Amino acid sequence: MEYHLDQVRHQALKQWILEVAAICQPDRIHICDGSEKERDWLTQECLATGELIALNQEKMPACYLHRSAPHDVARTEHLTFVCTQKKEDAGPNNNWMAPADARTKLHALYQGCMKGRTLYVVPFVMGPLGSHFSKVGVEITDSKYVVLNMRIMTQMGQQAIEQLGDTGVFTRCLHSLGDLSPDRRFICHFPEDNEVWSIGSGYGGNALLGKKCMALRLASYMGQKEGWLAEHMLILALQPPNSSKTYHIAAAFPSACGKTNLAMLVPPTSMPGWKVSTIGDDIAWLRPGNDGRLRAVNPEAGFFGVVPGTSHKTNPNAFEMIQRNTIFTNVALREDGTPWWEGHDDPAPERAIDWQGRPWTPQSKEKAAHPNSRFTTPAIQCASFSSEWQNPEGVPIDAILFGARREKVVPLVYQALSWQHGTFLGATLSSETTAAATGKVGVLRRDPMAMLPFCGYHMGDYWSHWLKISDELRKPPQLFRVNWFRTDNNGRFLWPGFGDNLRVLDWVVRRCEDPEHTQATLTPVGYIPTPESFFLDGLSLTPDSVRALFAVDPKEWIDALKSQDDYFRSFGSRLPQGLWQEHQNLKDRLASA
Ligand code: GTP
Ligand code: SPV
Ligand code: MN
Repeated sequence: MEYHLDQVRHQALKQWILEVAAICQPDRIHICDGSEKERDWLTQECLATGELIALNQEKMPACYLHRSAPHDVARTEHLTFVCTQKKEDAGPNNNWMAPADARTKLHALYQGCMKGRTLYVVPFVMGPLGSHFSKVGVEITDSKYVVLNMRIMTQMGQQAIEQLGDTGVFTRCLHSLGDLSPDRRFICHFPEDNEVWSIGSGYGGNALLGKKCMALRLASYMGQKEGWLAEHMLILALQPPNSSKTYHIAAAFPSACGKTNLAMLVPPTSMPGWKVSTIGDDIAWLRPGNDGRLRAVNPEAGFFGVVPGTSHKTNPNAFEMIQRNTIFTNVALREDGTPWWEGHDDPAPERAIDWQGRPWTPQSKEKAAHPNSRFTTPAIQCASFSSEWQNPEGVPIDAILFGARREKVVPLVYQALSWQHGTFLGATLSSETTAAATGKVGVLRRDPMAMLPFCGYHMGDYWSHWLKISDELRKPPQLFRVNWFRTDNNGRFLWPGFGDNLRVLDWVVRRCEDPEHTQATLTPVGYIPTPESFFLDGLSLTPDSVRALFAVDPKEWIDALKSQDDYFRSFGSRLPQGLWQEHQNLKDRLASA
C-alpha cells in the first residue's frame, strides 16, 4: 500500500506515521484538522456503522450514545504497564515489562490490525495554546469514537499542527481497538521514549491517550525531570462574598470520588454571594512560578465525567452542560430517545433499553446504565467554566485537598501541620475502590495522592519530588485532607456533600488567609475545625452527627499505623526520610494522646 502524506511538513511525524502504517496496514490515512465538517462527517459514519446512536436531537442537539463492548467499560489497571529500562524505576506501584519485550509483544498484535480500515492521525495540544506549560501529542487510532472524543477532550487538529511546527517535540500515542479482547489488551507506556502503545480497548482512559496515559503517566515522569508535577486534581476558583480576592484550590480524589462535582459546585442557598468557577475537573499540571507560588493549568479542554449520580439536584452545572454536543457512553436509552441513568432526577422509566442494548424495566436485576457510564462534553459548555483556563501562566494555588472514600475513621476535614506533613497525608491516602477501574468495588486500598494508577515512575521518587518542590515556593499551598463519605452506624452518609462542600472550602480559605481568627483544634492527625469556626447554618445536622463527622479516635488511628509501616517498607530505600519521620511523629503524637 502506498500512502500520500505530502501535507505533513514535520518530517519526524511523517516518518512515524509511515512506520506505523507499515505495521498496521490501513487502507487509508486521514490527518485530522479538527474542523466541524470533519466532525459531522465522522459522526455520520459512526451513525451508519452503529458506533453512535443519535439521541433525541430536538431535546438534546448533537448528543449521541455509544455502547462499548460489555467487557470494555472501565480502565484495566492489571493490563497497564510502565516499560522503563530498569524494572525498579517503574516502582512497586506499576506493572512492568521490559521495553523490548513489550514492543515485540504489541508489534505482533498491531500487525495488519487496520486492514480494511482508516488510520486517523490526531494531533492535539494539552494545556493553554502557546503556554510554556503545554505539550503536543499525536494519537494514531483506528477508532472514530476516539477521534470524536479527543476532539472534545483536547485542542485537536490544525491548532496542534501549528503549535508543533516543523520540528517540535511531540508524544507518540499509538492506539488500535484490536479485537477488544481483554486477553489481547495492553496499555504500555515508554516514559524514556515519550511514547504510549495501547491496543484492545476503546474505553476512556485506555484509549483517549492524551488523558491518563500522556497527561498523567508520561507527564508525571517529565515533571520529575523538569521540576513540575502532573496530578489527578481538579482546579477551582473561589470568591467569598463581598471580597475582591479569588482563591484557587486544587484537589486530588481517586476516580469516581467527587472531583467533577466539587469543580462545578453550586453554593447552597444558605451561603449567598459565593462564586465558584471551574478551571479543571480531573488533571492539573503544577509548577513553581516566578512569583514563588505553585501555578496550575488544566491540560484538558473537555470533561469525561461519571454519569450515574449526575442530576439537576446534585450537580446542576454538569446536568445543564450535557444537554447538547455530548457523547454518552454506556447509559440507558428511554423511548423518547433521551438518556437515563441511576441517580437521574426523573424516576426510572417504565421501559428502557439498558447500556448493553437490552430491554430494561424497573424490575430488572441489573442497572440500566453502567456504573462507570460517562459523558464527554466540551468544557466551555459548563456555566461555571472560567476563562482563566487559558491563562498561559496558570493560576496560583492557595490550598491542595486530598480526599477519598472512607466510611470510617477519617474526619470531614483537617489541615496538615506543614508541607512535609501534608505530603505524608497525600502519601498515605486510602480509598474504597469504585467502578472506574475493573475489579471489586468498595475495597479499601492505598491510593497515594489519588495517583496509584497514574504515576509513571517509582512512587518513592515521586514523594521525594513532592517534598523537594516546596523549596522553590515562597508561599506554598496549605495542605488538607477531606472526606465526604463518612457514614453513621446505619451506613448513611453523615455529610450532605455536593453544594454543601462549600462549607469545607470556606474553612479552608479562612485557614489560609487568617489562621489567627479561624480556630482549629490540634489533634494527633492535624488541625480539626472548632465547632465555632465552621459554618453549619442552614443544615439540620444533629449534634451527634457533627461530633461524628469531626471525630478523631486515637484507637482507630493506632490500629492503622501497622499497615502504614508495612506499606512504607514496600517502597524500600527510595522512600524519602521525611515520610518516615512523619510516620514516627504521628505514632508519637498518638501515643501521648
Ligand atoms: P473520575 O472522573 O472517575 O475521576 O471521577 P470524579 O472524581 O470526578 O467523581 P465525580 O465528581 O464524577 O463523582 C463520582 C460519584 O460520586 C458520582 O456518583 C457523584 O454523584 C458522587 N459524589 C460526588 N460528590 C459527592 C459528595 O459530596 N457526596 C456524595 N455522597 N457523593 C458524591
Ligand atoms: C478516571 O478513571 O479517573 C477517569 C476516567 O477520569 S478515565 O479517563 O477512564 O481514566
Ligand atoms: Mn479521573
